[in-house]
Amino acid sequence: MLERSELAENALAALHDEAYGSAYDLRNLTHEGMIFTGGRKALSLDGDWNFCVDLLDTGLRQKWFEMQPALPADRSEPWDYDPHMGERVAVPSCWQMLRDRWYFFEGGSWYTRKLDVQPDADGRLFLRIGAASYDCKVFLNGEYLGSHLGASTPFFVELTDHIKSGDNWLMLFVDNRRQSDRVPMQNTDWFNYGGIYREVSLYRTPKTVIRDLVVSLAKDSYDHIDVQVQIEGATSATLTIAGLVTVNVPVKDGFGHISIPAKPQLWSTDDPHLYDVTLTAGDDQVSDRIGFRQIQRRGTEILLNGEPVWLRGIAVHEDDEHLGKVTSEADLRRRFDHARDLNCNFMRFAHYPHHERAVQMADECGILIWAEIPVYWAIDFANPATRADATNQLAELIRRDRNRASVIIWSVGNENADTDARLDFMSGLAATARQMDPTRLIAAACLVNHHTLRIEDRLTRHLDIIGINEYYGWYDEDFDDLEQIGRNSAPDRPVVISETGADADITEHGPESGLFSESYQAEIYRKQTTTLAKLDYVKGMSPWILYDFRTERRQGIFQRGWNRKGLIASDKTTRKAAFDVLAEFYAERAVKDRE
Ligand code: GCB
Repeated sequence: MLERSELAENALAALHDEAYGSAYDLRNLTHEGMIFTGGRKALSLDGDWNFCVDLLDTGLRQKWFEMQPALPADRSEPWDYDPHMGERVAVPSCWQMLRDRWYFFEGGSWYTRKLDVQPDADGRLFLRIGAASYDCKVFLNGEYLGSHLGASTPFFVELTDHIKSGDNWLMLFVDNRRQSDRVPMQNTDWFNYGGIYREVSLYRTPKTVIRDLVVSLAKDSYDHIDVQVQIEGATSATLTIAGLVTVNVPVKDGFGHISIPAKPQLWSTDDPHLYDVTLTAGDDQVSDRIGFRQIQRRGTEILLNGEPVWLRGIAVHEDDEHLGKVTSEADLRRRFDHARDLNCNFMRFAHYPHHERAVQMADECGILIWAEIPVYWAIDFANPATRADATNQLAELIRRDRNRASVIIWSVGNENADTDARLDFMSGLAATARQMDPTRLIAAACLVNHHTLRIEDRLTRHLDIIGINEYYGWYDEDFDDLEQIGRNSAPDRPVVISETGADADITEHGPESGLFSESYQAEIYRKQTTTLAKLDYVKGMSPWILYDFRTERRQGIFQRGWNRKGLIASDKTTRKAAFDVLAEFYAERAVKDRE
């Protein structure tokens, strides 16, 4: 019983104290601690880490993070775990994909590794964790530095004043437990992967640190570029947009904001032109590749660079049969190749922020993106802590991706019941998004009223685009109702069908006809596209979904742990018949839109 040890202080208290976690629930690692990393040299911490799943939170109770490295023979106490040796796993990874016995594990786990760094009086040191699902507590050399909530956004910890000479040990407690106050809460239709599943890096900076750089066309303008910077330790900076302009940016109290007269070549889906942008402040420098475009709403139109655009989209999860949520360059490349084969100009990255490389690649390929946070189904809308968590996830997403021309929509939620608490929570998120980024459109996937057969949702007043998820032909049988909804509704802003679709199981267990068959799915796509094409205010769609994805929720004989609404099976290769139906519809649509 290690609770006898000095580290755990009082044996009985350590065993019986159920508030053991409260000291480690600071939630202090937020968007405010972010630094701009574009163009910075990362010291990668990817690779093997010591690892242990910890179902009972024994590590927090016994304070495993305070253990000093020692050989087993030199230890005087029978520790229940040794963070400095033992089983190792690769980072990034999802633990479910590593061992069968961890497949359904939901709880805390410990990741430990030595850092190859020494104190540096002239510079600063930041740790960046690309994503850890869901609660990540950071310990360095036994010291608790803080925690972060949210499974899909990056966070930073400044290590400068905590690094010592000699060995430095970093320990992360990563906890993917589903809880009612989280975002999302317990019930979702995707798999609850756990672990550190995006890259972990260290960044060295000089004393001066560029924390943020935001560059875009000024709102509604084609001849002015807005630049915002946040810099610690400098009163001015130099910004260069290669081939266009070099200007000085004055910085006062850490912030600078200028508007530059300049007429850049526009970024578009046909010609996704990107400029090399560099910002220098003192000894610090960052860079980015940035496209310039306008996205606006006029009545029920969506305008890209002043021209109406119809969003030929497809939704996609971040999920892989073998890797779970781990993203690779090749996987993303294939994703965009598939979108191109479908004749898409748009993708919905559901239901949470995807890897930042995905939106960079969208910038390069000229695909428009709907980005969203996991305010999904029921959320504890009345809980201020939940709201703070959701707001922070949104702010981290916006800070990470607001230089991406491809991202045209911030979506603040998906299919949430229209209660007063939800309206307050989500209109607040919409206001935060607008305040942080007035240049993009705000959306949410809303619900139709199935009794009145109308688009009816009080949140729509706070949005630029009304997303509608409808499953006529699947959850809702009668296609006439869809036509009726079309006739009954007269939205004053664009509607995008953010989801529609049907399952098709094309494994050897799948049926020949009827529900879950390939032919049935294709027929739904035929009917949906024919019906929706008649509705003038529908300005795009992102059917559900590009690939079959893993989900605990689906246990039917044709599902067996998978949502099979993919146009492509879980191997990300085998196309179903509906793929061609949609590709054909989009090809015709593209020709029509060019006329
Ligand atoms: C929805 C949800 C999505 C589900 C999908 C389905 O409305 O937004 O997350 O996966 O339906 O397949 O039922």
